[in-house]
Amino acid sequence: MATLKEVLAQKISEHRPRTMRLLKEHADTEVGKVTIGQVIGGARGVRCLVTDISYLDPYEGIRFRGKTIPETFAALPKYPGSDYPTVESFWWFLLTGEVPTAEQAQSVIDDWRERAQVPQYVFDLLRTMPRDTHPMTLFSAAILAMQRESRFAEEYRQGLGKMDLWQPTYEDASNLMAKLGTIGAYIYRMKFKGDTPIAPDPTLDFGGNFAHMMGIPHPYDDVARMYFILHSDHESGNVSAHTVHLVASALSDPYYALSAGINGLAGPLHGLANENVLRWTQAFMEKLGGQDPTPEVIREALWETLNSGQVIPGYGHAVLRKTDPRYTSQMEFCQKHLPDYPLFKVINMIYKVAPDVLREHGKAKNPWPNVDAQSGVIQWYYGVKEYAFYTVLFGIGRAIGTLANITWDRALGYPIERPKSLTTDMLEEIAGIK
Ligand code: CMX
Repeated sequence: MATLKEVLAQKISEHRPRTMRLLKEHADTEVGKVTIGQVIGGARGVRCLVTDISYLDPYEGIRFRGKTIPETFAALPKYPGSDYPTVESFWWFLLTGEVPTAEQAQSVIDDWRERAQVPQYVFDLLRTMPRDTHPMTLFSAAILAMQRESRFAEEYRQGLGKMDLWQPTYEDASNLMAKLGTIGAYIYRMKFKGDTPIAPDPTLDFGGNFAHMMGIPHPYDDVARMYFILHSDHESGNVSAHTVHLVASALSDPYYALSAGINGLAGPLHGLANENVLRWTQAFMEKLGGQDPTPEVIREALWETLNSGQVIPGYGHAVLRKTDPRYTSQMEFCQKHLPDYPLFKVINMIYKVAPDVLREHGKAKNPWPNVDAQSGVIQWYYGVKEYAFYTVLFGIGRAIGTLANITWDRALGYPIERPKSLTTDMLEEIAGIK
Protein backbone atom coordinates (compact mmCIF):
# COMPACT_ATOMS: atom_id res chain seq x y z
CA MET A 1 0.00 0.00 0.00
CA ALA A 2 1.28 3.47 -0.87
CA THR A 3 1.88 5.69 2.17
CA LEU A 4 0.15 9.03 2.64
CA LYS A 5 3.36 10.82 1.67
CA GLU A 6 3.63 8.80 -1.55
CA VAL A 7 -0.02 9.44 -2.48
CA LEU A 8 0.50 13.12 -1.69
CA ALA A 9 3.63 13.27 -3.88
CA GLN A 10 1.57 11.87 -6.77
CA LYS A 11 -1.22 14.41 -6.21
CA ILE A 12 1.29 17.23 -6.09
CA SER A 13 2.93 16.25 -9.35
CA GLU A 14 -0.53 16.08 -10.99
CA HIS A 15 -1.53 19.48 -9.61
CA ARG A 16 1.61 21.51 -10.30
CA PRO A 17 1.01 21.94 -14.06
CA ARG A 18 -2.41 23.52 -13.33
CA THR A 19 -0.88 26.23 -11.16
CA MET A 20 1.99 26.73 -13.59
CA ARG A 21 -0.36 27.09 -16.53
CA LEU A 22 -2.51 29.66 -14.74
CA LEU A 23 0.57 31.67 -13.90
CA LYS A 24 2.17 31.35 -17.31
CA GLU A 25 -0.84 31.93 -19.54
CA HIS A 26 -3.31 33.86 -17.36
CA ALA A 27 -1.31 35.85 -14.84
CA ASP A 28 -2.87 39.12 -16.06
CA THR A 29 -6.50 37.95 -16.06
CA GLU A 30 -8.48 40.06 -13.58
CA VAL A 31 -10.17 38.27 -10.68
CA GLY A 32 -12.08 41.29 -9.35
CA LYS A 33 -11.96 44.91 -8.33
CA VAL A 34 -10.92 46.25 -4.94
CA THR A 35 -12.87 49.14 -3.44
CA ILE A 36 -11.79 51.73 -0.88
CA GLY A 37 -14.27 50.11 1.52
CA GLN A 38 -12.33 46.86 1.20
CA VAL A 39 -8.94 48.54 1.52
CA ILE A 40 -9.93 50.18 4.81
CA GLY A 41 -12.32 47.42 5.84
CA GLY A 42 -10.02 44.50 6.50
CA ALA A 43 -9.86 43.28 2.87
CA ARG A 44 -13.34 41.80 3.35
CA GLY A 45 -14.30 39.80 0.27
CA VAL A 46 -11.09 40.56 -1.66
CA ARG A 47 -10.36 37.42 -3.63
CA CYS A 48 -6.60 37.11 -3.34
CA LEU A 49 -5.89 33.72 -1.79
CA VAL A 50 -6.02 30.23 -3.21
CA THR A 51 -6.65 26.90 -1.54
CA ASP A 52 -8.22 23.66 -2.75
CA ILE A 53 -8.61 22.23 0.73
CA SER A 54 -11.84 23.95 1.72
CA TYR A 55 -14.26 26.50 0.32
CA LEU A 56 -16.72 28.67 2.24
CA ASP A 57 -19.97 29.57 0.53
CA PRO A 58 -21.83 32.40 2.33
CA TYR A 59 -25.16 30.52 2.23
CA GLU A 60 -24.12 26.89 2.27
CA GLY A 61 -21.15 27.07 4.64
CA ILE A 62 -17.97 25.10 4.50
CA ARG A 63 -17.07 22.28 2.12
CA PHE A 64 -13.97 20.26 2.83
CA ARG A 65 -12.43 19.08 -0.44
CA GLY A 66 -15.82 19.54 -2.09
CA LYS A 67 -17.84 17.76 0.59
CA THR A 68 -20.31 19.35 3.03
CA ILE A 69 -19.97 18.49 6.72
CA PRO A 70 -22.61 15.69 6.64
CA GLU A 71 -21.06 14.30 3.44
CA THR A 72 -17.59 14.36 5.03
CA PHE A 73 -18.79 12.58 8.17
CA ALA A 74 -20.62 9.98 6.07
CA ALA A 75 -17.76 9.31 3.68
CA LEU A 76 -14.74 8.88 5.94
CA PRO A 77 -13.84 5.68 7.76
CA LYS A 78 -15.01 5.58 11.39
CA TYR A 79 -13.11 4.38 14.40
CA PRO A 80 -14.63 1.00 15.43
CA GLY A 81 -17.66 1.64 17.64
CA SER A 82 -17.62 5.36 16.94
CA ASP A 83 -20.19 7.57 15.18
CA TYR A 84 -17.52 9.88 13.78
CA PRO A 85 -14.53 9.50 11.47
CA THR A 86 -11.02 9.51 12.84
CA VAL A 87 -9.01 12.72 12.71
CA GLU A 88 -6.34 10.68 10.93
CA SER A 89 -8.68 9.73 8.07
CA PHE A 90 -9.68 13.38 7.78
CA TRP A 91 -6.00 14.39 7.60
CA TRP A 92 -5.52 12.01 4.67
CA PHE A 93 -8.65 13.43 3.04
CA LEU A 94 -7.62 17.07 3.44
CA LEU A 95 -4.11 16.45 2.19
CA THR A 96 -4.97 14.32 -0.84
CA GLY A 97 -8.61 15.10 -1.63
CA GLU A 98 -9.27 11.36 -1.56
CA VAL A 99 -11.37 9.44 0.95
CA PRO A 100 -8.95 6.94 2.49
CA THR A 101 -9.70 3.27 2.97
CA ALA A 102 -9.80 1.98 6.54
CA GLU A 103 -6.32 0.58 5.95
CA GLN A 104 -4.97 3.91 4.75
CA ALA A 105 -6.54 5.70 7.74
CA GLN A 106 -4.97 3.12 10.03
CA SER A 107 -1.57 3.80 8.47
CA VAL A 108 -1.83 7.44 9.60
CA ILE A 109 -2.83 6.30 13.11
CA ASP A 110 0.30 4.10 13.13
CA ASP A 111 2.48 6.88 11.70
CA TRP A 112 1.34 9.45 14.26
CA ARG A 113 1.94 6.95 17.06
CA GLU A 114 5.60 6.85 16.01
CA ARG A 115 5.77 10.64 16.11
CA ALA A 116 3.73 11.21 19.28
CA GLN A 117 6.43 11.58 21.95
CA VAL A 118 6.41 15.17 23.24
CA PRO A 119 9.90 16.31 24.29
CA GLN A 120 10.25 16.59 28.09
CA TYR A 121 11.41 20.22 27.80
CA VAL A 122 7.93 21.16 26.56
CA PHE A 123 6.34 19.91 29.78
CA ASP A 124 9.15 21.56 31.77
CA LEU A 125 8.47 24.85 30.01
CA LEU A 126 4.73 24.63 30.68
CA ARG A 127 5.40 23.94 34.32
CA THR A 128 7.71 26.95 34.64
CA MET A 129 5.09 29.35 33.35
CA PRO A 130 2.80 30.94 35.97
CA ARG A 131 -0.25 28.71 36.48
CA ASP A 132 -2.61 31.60 35.76
CA THR A 133 -1.20 31.97 32.22
CA HIS A 134 -4.01 31.69 29.67
CA PRO A 135 -4.21 28.18 28.13
CA MET A 136 -3.79 29.67 24.64
CA THR A 137 -0.49 31.27 25.69
CA LEU A 138 0.66 27.93 27.10
CA PHE A 139 -0.40 26.16 23.92
CA SER A 140 1.31 28.64 21.61
CA ALA A 141 4.49 28.63 23.71
CA ALA A 142 4.62 24.82 23.68
CA ILE A 143 4.40 24.77 19.89
CA LEU A 144 7.01 27.49 19.52
CA ALA A 145 9.36 25.77 21.96
CA MET A 146 9.46 22.72 19.68
CA GLN A 147 10.76 24.80 16.78
CA ARG A 148 14.21 23.35 17.39
CA GLU A 149 12.80 20.02 16.15
CA SER A 150 11.92 21.47 12.74
CA ARG A 151 13.02 19.33 9.82
CA PHE A 152 12.04 22.17 7.50
CA ALA A 153 14.43 24.65 9.16
CA GLU A 154 17.22 22.07 9.12
CA GLU A 155 16.76 20.98 5.51
CA TYR A 156 16.36 24.55 4.31
CA ARG A 157 19.67 25.39 6.01
CA GLN A 158 21.23 22.49 4.17
CA GLY A 159 20.07 23.91 0.85
CA LEU A 160 17.00 21.83 -0.04
CA GLY A 161 15.48 23.11 -3.32
CA LYS A 162 12.26 25.12 -3.35
CA MET A 163 10.08 22.47 -4.95
CA ASP A 164 11.13 19.86 -2.39
CA LEU A 165 10.33 22.02 0.62
CA TRP A 166 6.89 20.44 0.93
CA GLN A 167 8.54 17.24 2.15
CA PRO A 168 10.02 18.58 5.40
CA THR A 169 6.85 20.70 5.77
CA TYR A 170 4.85 17.48 5.66
CA GLU A 171 7.21 15.92 8.23
CA ASP A 172 6.91 18.89 10.59
CA ALA A 173 3.15 19.01 10.08
CA SER A 174 2.80 15.30 10.88
CA ASN A 175 5.09 15.58 13.90
CA LEU A 176 3.07 18.51 15.18
CA MET A 177 -0.30 16.85 14.61
CA ALA A 178 0.85 13.73 16.43
CA LYS A 179 1.73 15.80 19.54
CA LEU A 180 -0.93 18.51 19.78
CA GLY A 181 -3.56 16.37 21.51
CA THR A 182 -1.11 15.35 24.22
CA ILE A 183 0.00 18.96 24.75
CA GLY A 184 -3.59 20.23 24.90
CA ALA A 185 -4.72 17.59 27.38
CA TYR A 186 -1.58 18.12 29.48
CA ILE A 187 -2.31 21.85 29.72
CA TYR A 188 -5.88 21.07 30.78
CA ARG A 189 -4.98 18.57 33.49
CA MET A 190 -2.01 20.57 34.74
CA LYS A 191 -3.90 23.83 35.00
CA PHE A 192 -7.41 22.76 35.89
CA LYS A 193 -7.35 19.24 37.31
CA GLY A 194 -4.94 19.55 40.20
CA ASP A 195 -1.84 18.88 38.09
CA THR A 196 -2.77 15.27 37.26
CA PRO A 197 -1.71 14.65 33.65
CA ILE A 198 -2.70 11.30 32.17
CA ALA A 199 -0.21 9.42 29.99
CA PRO A 200 -1.27 8.78 26.38
CA ASP A 201 -2.64 5.38 25.35
CA PRO A 202 -0.81 4.49 22.12
CA THR A 203 -3.44 1.91 21.15
CA LEU A 204 -6.03 4.64 20.50
CA ASP A 205 -6.69 6.98 17.60
CA PHE A 206 -6.24 10.76 17.98
CA GLY A 207 -9.78 11.46 19.25
CA GLY A 208 -9.88 8.43 21.54
CA ASN A 209 -6.49 9.20 22.98
CA PHE A 210 -7.42 12.84 23.54
CA ALA A 211 -10.55 11.83 25.50
CA HIS A 212 -8.45 9.35 27.47
CA MET A 213 -5.84 12.02 28.35
CA MET A 214 -8.58 14.48 29.32
CA GLY A 215 -9.90 11.76 31.65
CA ILE A 216 -13.39 11.79 30.14
CA PRO A 217 -15.19 8.57 29.07
CA HIS A 218 -17.13 7.75 25.88
CA PRO A 219 -18.72 9.47 24.02
CA TYR A 220 -16.19 12.29 24.65
CA ASP A 221 -13.89 10.53 22.17
CA ASP A 222 -16.58 11.19 19.54
CA VAL A 223 -16.96 14.76 20.75
CA ALA A 224 -13.21 15.16 20.19
CA ARG A 225 -13.32 13.65 16.68
CA MET A 226 -16.31 15.78 15.70
CA TYR A 227 -14.93 18.93 17.29
CA PHE A 228 -11.47 18.74 15.73
CA ILE A 229 -12.85 18.01 12.26
CA LEU A 230 -15.47 20.79 12.45
CA HIS A 231 -12.89 23.38 13.51
CA SER A 232 -10.18 22.31 11.09
CA ASP A 233 -10.50 24.62 8.13
CA HIS A 234 -12.65 27.52 6.94
CA GLU A 235 -10.81 28.42 3.74
CA SER A 236 -7.78 30.71 3.90
CA GLY A 237 -8.92 34.22 4.77
CA ASN A 238 -9.79 33.86 8.47
CA VAL A 239 -7.23 35.22 10.92
CA SER A 240 -5.72 31.93 12.10
CA ALA A 241 -5.52 30.27 8.67
CA HIS A 242 -4.27 33.42 7.03
CA THR A 243 -1.64 33.97 9.72
CA VAL A 244 -0.26 30.46 9.37
CA HIS A 245 -0.15 30.89 5.58
CA LEU A 246 1.44 34.35 5.82
CA VAL A 247 4.14 33.40 8.30
CA ALA A 248 4.96 30.21 6.39
CA SER A 249 5.21 32.24 3.18
CA ALA A 250 8.41 33.79 4.57
CA LEU A 251 9.66 30.18 4.76
CA SER A 252 9.38 30.32 8.52
CA ASP A 253 8.92 26.69 9.48
CA PRO A 254 5.56 25.13 10.50
CA TYR A 255 6.31 25.55 14.24
CA TYR A 256 6.71 29.31 13.88
CA ALA A 257 3.73 29.50 11.56
CA LEU A 258 1.32 27.44 13.68
CA SER A 259 2.29 29.19 16.90
CA ALA A 260 1.55 32.53 15.21
CA GLY A 261 -1.80 31.27 13.94
CA ILE A 262 -2.74 30.12 17.44
CA ASN A 263 -2.03 33.65 18.70
CA GLY A 264 -4.49 34.99 16.10
CA LEU A 265 -7.07 32.40 17.10
CA ALA A 266 -6.82 33.72 20.68
CA GLY A 267 -8.61 36.94 19.67
CA PRO A 268 -12.18 37.42 21.01
CA LEU A 269 -13.51 38.20 17.53
CA HIS A 270 -12.13 34.85 16.34
CA GLY A 271 -11.60 31.60 18.29
CA LEU A 272 -11.84 33.07 21.75
CA ALA A 273 -15.53 33.71 21.07
CA ASN A 274 -16.24 30.14 22.22
CA GLU A 275 -14.88 31.00 25.67
CA ASN A 276 -16.88 34.23 25.71
CA VAL A 277 -20.15 32.51 24.77
CA LEU A 278 -19.94 30.43 27.92
CA ARG A 279 -18.73 33.36 30.03
CA TRP A 280 -21.68 35.41 28.78
CA THR A 281 -24.19 32.59 29.35
CA GLN A 282 -22.91 31.76 32.83
CA ALA A 283 -22.97 35.43 33.89
CA PHE A 284 -26.51 35.66 32.54
CA MET A 285 -27.66 32.53 34.41
CA GLU A 286 -26.04 33.77 37.61
CA LYS A 287 -27.98 37.01 37.33
CA LEU A 288 -31.17 35.00 36.99
CA GLY A 289 -30.37 33.44 40.37
CA GLY A 290 -32.00 30.08 39.66
CA GLN A 291 -35.04 31.44 37.79
CA ASP A 292 -35.87 29.83 34.45
CA PRO A 293 -34.82 32.06 31.56
CA THR A 294 -37.49 33.37 29.23
CA PRO A 295 -37.09 34.84 25.74
CA GLU A 296 -37.89 38.28 27.18
CA VAL A 297 -35.08 38.16 29.76
CA ILE A 298 -32.65 36.87 27.14
CA ARG A 299 -33.64 39.69 24.85
CA GLU A 300 -32.97 42.22 27.61
CA ALA A 301 -29.56 40.70 28.38
CA LEU A 302 -28.57 40.74 24.70
CA TRP A 303 -29.54 44.40 24.43
CA GLU A 304 -27.58 45.18 27.57
CA THR A 305 -24.47 43.67 25.93
CA LEU A 306 -25.02 45.57 22.70
CA ASN A 307 -25.75 48.84 24.47
CA SER A 308 -22.52 48.55 26.42
CA GLY A 309 -20.70 48.51 23.06
CA GLN A 310 -19.81 44.81 23.09
CA VAL A 311 -20.49 42.15 20.51
CA ILE A 312 -22.74 39.16 21.09
CA PRO A 313 -20.22 36.34 21.08
CA GLY A 314 -20.96 33.39 18.81
CA TYR A 315 -23.06 35.46 16.40
CA GLY A 316 -22.14 37.06 13.09
CA HIS A 317 -19.55 36.17 10.50
CA ALA A 318 -17.36 37.91 7.96
CA VAL A 319 -18.37 35.54 5.14
CA LEU A 320 -21.37 33.45 6.23
CA ARG A 321 -24.89 34.82 5.76
CA LYS A 322 -26.78 31.88 7.28
CA THR A 323 -26.59 29.70 10.38
CA ASP A 324 -23.13 28.13 10.36
CA PRO A 325 -23.46 24.40 9.47
CA ARG A 326 -20.76 23.76 12.09
CA TYR A 327 -23.27 25.16 14.61
CA THR A 328 -26.01 22.93 13.19
CA SER A 329 -23.80 19.86 13.32
CA GLN A 330 -23.07 20.42 17.01
CA MET A 331 -26.73 21.18 17.69
CA GLU A 332 -27.63 17.80 16.19
CA PHE A 333 -25.09 16.16 18.49
CA CYS A 334 -26.75 17.91 21.45
CA GLN A 335 -30.22 16.86 20.31
CA LYS A 336 -29.05 13.26 20.28
CA HIS A 337 -26.94 13.18 23.44
CA LEU A 338 -28.19 15.96 25.74
CA PRO A 339 -31.63 17.10 24.55
CA ASP A 340 -32.88 18.05 28.01
CA TYR A 341 -29.72 19.66 29.34
CA PRO A 342 -30.71 23.09 30.75
CA LEU A 343 -27.69 24.89 29.26
CA PHE A 344 -28.52 23.48 25.80
CA LYS A 345 -32.06 24.78 26.22
CA VAL A 346 -30.75 28.25 27.08
CA ILE A 347 -28.43 28.24 24.05
CA ASN A 348 -31.39 27.20 21.90
CA MET A 349 -33.49 29.99 23.36
CA ILE A 350 -30.72 32.49 22.56
CA TYR A 351 -30.76 31.13 18.99
CA LYS A 352 -34.46 31.96 18.78
CA VAL A 353 -34.00 35.52 20.10
CA ALA A 354 -30.55 36.79 19.09
CA PRO A 355 -30.98 37.01 15.29
CA ASP A 356 -33.99 39.34 15.69
CA VAL A 357 -32.14 41.46 18.25
CA LEU A 358 -29.13 41.76 15.94
CA ARG A 359 -31.37 42.62 13.00
CA GLU A 360 -33.05 45.31 15.08
CA HIS A 361 -29.64 46.57 16.18
CA GLY A 362 -28.96 46.95 12.49
CA LYS A 363 -25.20 46.57 12.31
CA ALA A 364 -24.20 42.93 11.87
CA LYS A 365 -24.47 41.77 8.26
CA ASN A 366 -25.06 38.25 9.49
CA PRO A 367 -27.36 37.84 12.53
CA TRP A 368 -26.96 34.06 12.66
CA PRO A 369 -24.86 31.92 15.02
CA ASN A 370 -21.37 30.75 14.11
CA VAL A 371 -19.46 27.66 15.24
CA ASP A 372 -18.62 29.17 18.64
CA ALA A 373 -22.21 29.62 19.80
CA GLN A 374 -22.78 25.92 20.43
CA SER A 375 -19.41 24.33 21.11
CA GLY A 376 -19.03 25.23 24.79
CA VAL A 377 -22.32 23.59 25.80
CA ILE A 378 -21.03 20.19 24.75
CA GLN A 379 -17.78 20.68 26.63
CA TRP A 380 -19.66 21.86 29.71
CA TYR A 381 -21.95 18.85 29.62
CA TYR A 382 -18.98 16.46 29.61
CA GLY A 383 -17.39 18.25 32.55
CA VAL A 384 -14.99 20.63 30.79
CA LYS A 385 -16.34 23.71 32.55
CA GLU A 386 -13.11 25.69 32.44
CA TYR A 387 -14.06 27.76 29.42
CA ALA A 388 -10.65 29.41 29.17
CA PHE A 389 -9.58 26.06 27.71
CA TYR A 390 -12.11 25.98 24.87
CA THR A 391 -10.01 27.87 22.35
CA VAL A 392 -7.18 25.34 22.77
CA LEU A 393 -9.64 22.73 21.50
CA PHE A 394 -10.36 24.99 18.53
CA GLY A 395 -6.59 25.38 18.03
CA ILE A 396 -5.94 21.65 17.89
CA GLY A 397 -8.62 21.38 15.24
CA ARG A 398 -7.44 24.43 13.32
CA ALA A 399 -3.95 22.92 13.12
CA ILE A 400 -5.30 20.15 10.85
CA GLY A 401 -6.45 22.55 8.14
CA THR A 402 -3.66 25.08 8.39
CA LEU A 403 -0.87 22.51 8.39
CA ALA A 404 -2.41 20.73 5.39
CA ASN A 405 -2.59 24.11 3.66
CA ILE A 406 1.03 25.09 4.19
CA THR A 407 2.16 21.67 3.00
CA TRP A 408 0.38 22.47 -0.28
CA ASP A 409 1.68 26.06 -0.24
CA ARG A 410 5.22 24.72 -0.37
CA ALA A 411 4.29 22.00 -2.88
CA LEU A 412 2.99 24.62 -5.30
CA GLY A 413 5.84 27.04 -4.61
CA TYR A 414 3.63 29.93 -3.49
CA PRO A 415 5.72 33.04 -2.93
CA ILE A 416 6.22 35.24 0.09
CA GLU A 417 3.02 37.20 0.69
CA ARG A 418 3.31 40.95 0.26
CA PRO A 419 0.16 43.00 -0.45
CA LYS A 420 0.59 46.69 -1.21
CA SER A 421 -0.47 49.48 1.12
CA LEU A 422 -1.49 53.03 0.20
CA THR A 423 -1.59 56.25 2.18
CA THR A 424 -4.81 58.07 3.10
CA ASP A 425 -3.68 60.88 0.75
CA MET A 426 -3.54 58.36 -2.09
CA LEU A 427 -7.00 57.00 -1.31
CA GLU A 428 -8.41 60.54 -1.25
CA GLU A 429 -6.80 61.15 -4.61
CA ILE A 430 -8.30 57.94 -6.02
CA ALA A 431 -11.68 59.00 -4.60
CA GLY A 432 -11.34 62.41 -6.29
CA ILE A 433 -11.74 64.34 -3.05
CA LYS A 434 -8.25 65.75 -2.68
N1 CMX B 1 -22.68 41.48 17.97
C1 CMX B 1 -22.69 42.83 17.87
N2 CMX B 1 -22.27 43.50 16.78
C2 CMX B 1 -21.85 42.76 15.75
C3 CMX B 1 -21.85 41.37 15.77
C4 CMX B 1 -22.28 40.73 16.95
N3 CMX B 1 -22.24 39.39 17.07
N4 CMX B 1 -21.36 40.91 14.57
C5 CMX B 1 -21.07 42.01 13.85
N5 CMX B 1 -21.36 43.13 14.56
C6 CMX B 1 -21.10 44.51 14.19
C7 CMX B 1 -19.62 44.70 13.92
O1 CMX B 1 -18.90 44.87 15.15
C8 CMX B 1 -19.61 45.91 13.02
O2 CMX B 1 -19.80 47.04 13.85
P1 CMX B 1 -19.09 48.46 13.51
O3 CMX B 1 -19.70 48.87 12.22
O4 CMX B 1 -19.42 49.31 14.66
O5 CMX B 1 -17.62 48.17 13.38
C9 CMX B 1 -20.88 45.71 12.20
O6 CMX B 1 -21.71 44.80 12.94
C10 CMX B 1 -20.60 45.12 10.83
O7 CMX B 1 -19.86 43.91 11.01
P2 CMX B 1 -20.00 42.71 9.96
O8 CMX B 1 -19.55 43.22 8.63
O9 CMX B 1 -21.33 42.09 10.05
O10 CMX B 1 -18.98 41.66 10.57
P3 CMX B 1 -17.39 41.61 10.43
O11 CMX B 1 -17.07 40.88 9.19
O12 CMX B 1 -16.80 42.97 10.60
O13 CMX B 1 -17.00 40.78 11.72
C11 CMX B 1 -17.19 39.00 13.28
C12 CMX B 1 -17.27 39.39 11.81
C13 CMX B 1 -17.28 37.48 13.41
C14 CMX B 1 -15.85 39.46 13.84
C15 CMX B 1 -18.36 39.67 14.04
O14 CMX B 1 -19.58 39.16 13.55
C16 CMX B 1 -18.30 39.49 15.53
O15 CMX B 1 -17.62 40.28 16.21
N6 CMX B 1 -19.00 38.44 16.10
C17 CMX B 1 -18.93 38.15 17.51
C18 CMX B 1 -17.63 37.44 17.85
C19 CMX B 1 -17.63 36.03 17.30
O16 CMX B 1 -18.56 35.27 17.48
N7 CMX B 1 -16.53 35.66 16.63
C20 CMX B 1 -16.33 34.30 16.15
C21 CMX B 1 -16.44 34.15 14.63
C22 CMX B 1 -16.16 32.73 14.21
C23 CMX B 1 -14.74 32.38 14.51
O17 CMX B 1 -13.85 32.93 13.85
O18 CMX B 1 -14.49 31.61 15.40
